[in-house]
Order: sequence, then structure tokens, then C-alpha cells
Amino acid sequence: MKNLIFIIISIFFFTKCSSINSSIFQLTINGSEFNTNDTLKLRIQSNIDVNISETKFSLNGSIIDSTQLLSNITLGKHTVRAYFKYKGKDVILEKELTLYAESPPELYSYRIINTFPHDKSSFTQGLEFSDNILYESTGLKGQSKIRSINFINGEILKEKPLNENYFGEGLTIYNNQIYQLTWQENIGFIYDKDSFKIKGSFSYGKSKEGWGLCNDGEKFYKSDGSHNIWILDINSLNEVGKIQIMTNKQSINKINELEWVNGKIYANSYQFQKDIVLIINPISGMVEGVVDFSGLKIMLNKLKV
Ligand SMILES: [Ca+2]
Repeated sequence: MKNLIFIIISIFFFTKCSSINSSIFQLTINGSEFNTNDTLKLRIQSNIDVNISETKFSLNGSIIDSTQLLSNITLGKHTVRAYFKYKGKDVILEKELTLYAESPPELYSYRIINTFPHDKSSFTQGLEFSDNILYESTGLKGQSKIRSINFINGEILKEKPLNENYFGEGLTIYNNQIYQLTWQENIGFIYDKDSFKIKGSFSYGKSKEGWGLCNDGEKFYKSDGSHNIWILDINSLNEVGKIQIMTNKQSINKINELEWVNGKIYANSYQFQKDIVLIINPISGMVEGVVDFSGLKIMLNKLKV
């Protein structure tokens, strides 16, 4: 009985303490949505005259000043926390903010400089060019496979099916190995690039699904159908970080297959139901450009390519 009373008193005390803190103190921010050229201003406000000490602020766990320029912060949703002492006790307050890009993406169209045949029955989910050969991962359960193709004439050089339980997704090549994601099966496969022999597999961490994959020779980048691109250690394939894909107005979801091109990530997205490719800054997550391929599909159908 004594224990029960103690627990009840503890709960009451704890609840009371929390409510005192939240009613006495407030973390105030000069907005909830920012651009990278804005300055964040943080303050702890109180409705009575109280003494607090050892005040600190953090953004995603890193200590920041109460007045902080946002130009070097990655884009997306972030948590801001205030830590201080009140009557000898530690108090933590937190709020969320969203950081958008400073400027809208550049808009690009396209010019066709050459055409090559491609198997229409291929449900292409992943691809990469290496040593003048196209490596392709295709989807759909029971039809998924990896292929190497002479893209000049469309000749299939080598092909290996996946077990019918797997839906093939993004593909990248590193260190003479092919890395292939599966969609919802929480597994990726590693193949020898020349023989297609399976050399290993890896499972996903916090990322939800397998969508797109590329690498810059130092890290892998993996999309999962959300607005996140996950950064994977090149050796262990563990998820070690992420970027959030943002324009100056919104987050971009359904980021699909990824390619590494001249220091940027190129990705198609299903969000807008349009044939577009995004050009993404791999550090900040900013959508720097959008290539609109509208009309390409109609033109190809007319040509019966
Ligand atoms: Ca790729």
C-alpha cells in the first residue's frame, strides 16, 4: 500500500512539475517556417519573474546560439530544444521548424541528341551505366531481374532473375559490384559485376522501403518513397544520415531512382504524375533544378520506337 501511495504521489508530483514548467515557460521562435537566408531567434519566455540558469539551445542535437543564421543548415523539418535549470531542476522545451530552400529550382527542358532501342517489356526500376554497358534492375514480382545490355543495339549480354518473392528496385555499381534494392522486402543484393554471382545481401535501417540507389564513390544514397534520401556507409551499408528533399515552397515526396551526375543527385519523382527529373544538392537536399520531359512519351509512341 505504501508503495502504491508513493507511486501515486510521484506521478502527481511529476505531472505537476511538467505542467508548472509548460505553463511558466515557453520556447518562442520567430516563426515556424524559414528559408536558408533567414535568421532564427530563440527565447525562453515566462509569465512570471523567475530565475533560470545554464540556458542552452540546440538544433538537431547540435548546440546553437539564441540568434542563428540558417544558411549552413540542411533543409527540412528540424527540432529546436532549450535546456536550462529552474529551482535546481533540468528543464527541456522543444519545438519544430521547417527550413525551405532560398530560391526556386531552375527549370529545364530537353533536346534529343541520339536515340537507342530499349526493351519495352522491361519494367525498369534501377539503372546505371558502367564501362559503356547499361546495367538494369527491373520490377514486378515474378518478373524482376538484373541485366547487362549493349545499349547501342539493345542486345542483352547477361541476365539473372530474382526469386519470385522479390520486387526489384534501384541499382548502383561500386567496386566492381552491383547493388540492387528490393521494394518492400527489406533486403538488397550484392552481385559480382561480371559473373552476376550473388556475393552478399543487406537489410534496411530506418528507411521504409527500397526505391532508388546511387553512389559518389564514398557513400551510397538510397531513396525510400518518402521525401528523404538516406546516406549509407559505403562498406557496411548502414544508414548513417539522411537529407530531406525540399524546394523553396514544399518537401518533395516519392523520390525514385537516383543517379550521381557531376556532383549532384538526379532523381525522378512520382509526386506530380509528370515525367520530370529533379537535380538535387546532395549536402543540403535542395532541389536546384527540374527537367521537364513532358511530351517525350507521346513522341516515342508516335514514332513506335
Ligand atoms: Ca542508379
